[in-house]
Amino acid sequence: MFRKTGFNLFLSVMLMFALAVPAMAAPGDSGSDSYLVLFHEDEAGTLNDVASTVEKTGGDVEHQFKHIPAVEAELTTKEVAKLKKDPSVKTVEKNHTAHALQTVPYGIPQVKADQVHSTGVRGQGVKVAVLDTGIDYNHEDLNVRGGASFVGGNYMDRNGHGTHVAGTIAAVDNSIGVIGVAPDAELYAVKVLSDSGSGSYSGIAQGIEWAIDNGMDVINMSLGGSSSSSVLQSAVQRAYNSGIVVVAAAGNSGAGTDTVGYPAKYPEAIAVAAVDSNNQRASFSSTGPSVELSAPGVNVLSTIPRNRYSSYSGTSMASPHVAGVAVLVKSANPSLSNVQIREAMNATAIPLGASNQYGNGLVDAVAAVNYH
Ligand SMILES: [Ca+2]
Ligand SMILES: [Ca+2]
Repeated sequence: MFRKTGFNLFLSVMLMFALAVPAMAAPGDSGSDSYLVLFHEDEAGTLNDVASTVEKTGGDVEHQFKHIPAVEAELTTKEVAKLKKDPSVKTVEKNHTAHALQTVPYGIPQVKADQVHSTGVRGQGVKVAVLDTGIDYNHEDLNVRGGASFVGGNYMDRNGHGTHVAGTIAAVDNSIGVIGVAPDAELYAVKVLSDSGSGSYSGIAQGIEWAIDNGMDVINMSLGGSSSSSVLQSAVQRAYNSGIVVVAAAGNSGAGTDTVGYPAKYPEAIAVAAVDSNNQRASFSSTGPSVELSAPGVNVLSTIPRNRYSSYSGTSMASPHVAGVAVLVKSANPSLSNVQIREAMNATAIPLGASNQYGNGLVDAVAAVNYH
């Protein structure tokens, strides 16, 4: 018994000593920190009394609030202790730092991606290639795993288009910027459009071959031309037959009998039309029998180069919403084929109107993930 008590006592003394060491060093420490001092309303007197109370302890008042009995002050630990003993003082707290919050672009809840994220499905383990103007791989809100350029140089984006598209697919879920449809997707930059935003069909076909060779699960092509090409079509077919989900912007040519561009028009590519935040077709969105799905494409907020953010409009912004949902479906069900992923999105889309304008309707991430 005695030995046990003695041991406990010894331990307590040791702990007190250990805790006391930093406190003993404190008087020699003249460093001060920024604090917020709040006084009791009824004991505060005039606001000037509040400031002078703090100054009398030796603290430096940096700011006096107008409507609350509080000051911001530079205080040493000694001055903090003194103020805490003052009966007129309610609280003394560190002047903490706040950060800008992450904005959730309207398209994320519109396609119900946020509801899928809350189940833990965030695109992990799925590779997505953005065939575009490259991606700013130094962007604070993007995690680019790799890529290639078929227009010379590296795959850095000096245009903005590709970085914007990439952010809609996979902007990181953190405390800054925006969030993508599939924030944990493995993002690859395949530069097939130059810094001015254009590129040859040969370059696009080479980018598709790169995606096949590098085991991509999903390709997004927010690009198009009005001419067909047997080489471009062969490349899209080969990607599809290799198990890749191919998603493409329908085009920004507006209404007509068939204004959908290539490669979206090919049967193997999913042509995506643009709607606004009210699910109304964007007036610029191409129409025709090959329109397959709709997604947000008006004033879409996303990443642009040099750690900036901006809102763009176009079917280029709609396509990456569908690519992102395809990533979520694959991530939740890794054994599904590209044909099954496409079927899941088409069978569960929310009908919005005429199929030549909206295709099967608005892509629904929750329903598509749960379809198979
Ligand atoms: Ca973010
Ligand atoms: Ca098509």
